[in-house]
Amino acid sequence: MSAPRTVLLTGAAGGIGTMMRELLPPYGHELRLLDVRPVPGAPDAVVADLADRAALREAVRGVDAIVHLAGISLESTFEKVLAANVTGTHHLYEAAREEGVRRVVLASSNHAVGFTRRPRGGEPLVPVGTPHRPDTFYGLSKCFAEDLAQLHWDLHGTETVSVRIGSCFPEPTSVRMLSTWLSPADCARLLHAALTAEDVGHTVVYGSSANTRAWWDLSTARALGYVPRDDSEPYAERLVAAHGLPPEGSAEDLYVGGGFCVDPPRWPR
Ligand code: NAI
Ligand code: 15L
Repeated sequence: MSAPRTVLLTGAAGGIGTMMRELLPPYGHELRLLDVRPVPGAPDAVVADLADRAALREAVRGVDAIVHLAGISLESTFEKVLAANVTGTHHLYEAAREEGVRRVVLASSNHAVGFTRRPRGGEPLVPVGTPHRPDTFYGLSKCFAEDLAQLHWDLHGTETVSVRIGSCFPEPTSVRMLSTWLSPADCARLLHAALTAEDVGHTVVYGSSANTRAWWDLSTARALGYVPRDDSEPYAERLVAAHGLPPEGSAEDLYVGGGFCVDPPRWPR
């Protein structure tokens, strides 16, 4: 599959969406934007809730692919997570099926496997085949989304790359992020690879940069053509000096989901 392609970007007003609005078009992708909130600087963006099936169907009509970022991105009540991330993602896949959109790039999360032990020196990196071990209702909704993607591939032939994103922010801001960081530029590289690789079926990948302290096996991402260029290591000395290493035996020390395993940040709305 080659660029340029028309791509629906859901969650366009959010943190990653805002960065990708700048970083994806240079790869040749023409973006259509959707969010439940107005998208600053984009009067043409579709303002719609994932609950609105008719609006979703109209929004996906004619696009070549969807990058699905919209939803609750932290922990919340089961009911809110269910509505936005479970039912909302179902609605989006139904719209894609009805309108014949063949490729989805799905924002999954490391919190789908948050209770997985993090590898220590010399231990193998965590593979994508590790069992789901969600650390929150939020992580659980990402497990569902990955399985929904598998169902849509097996049943309807809709292809998906599920990206278990680590921490995608302009720079790492914690010791944990030295392992989990996905730089915005590498995020764009990965999304481009996921949009254009041939015959992905349903492929699960981790989304992180080429971090010296990486926990995740990036081989399935690399197989799509993703070549990460960034590494969090230049931030290490400053972050370790500022925060110290996590106490031995703490969730931050033990699990890839870190603090989400004990005291997850809450969705504010
Ligand atoms: P964000 O919270 O900044 O953006 C999410 C966007 O989705 C918001 O603009 C929000 O208005 C929109 N949204 C929420 N509910 C909606 C609904 N019912 N209908 C339509 N739009 C709705 O999140 P961020 O950081 O940009 O993350 C994007 C995606 O990537 C999310 O799915 C998140 O779970 C996932 N992710 C992000 C990571 C990160 O490091 N930023 C790490 C792992 C996964
Ligand atoms: C996520 O899934 C969240 O959406 C994001 O805000 C970060 O907290 C990230 O995980 C992380 O693990 O750092």
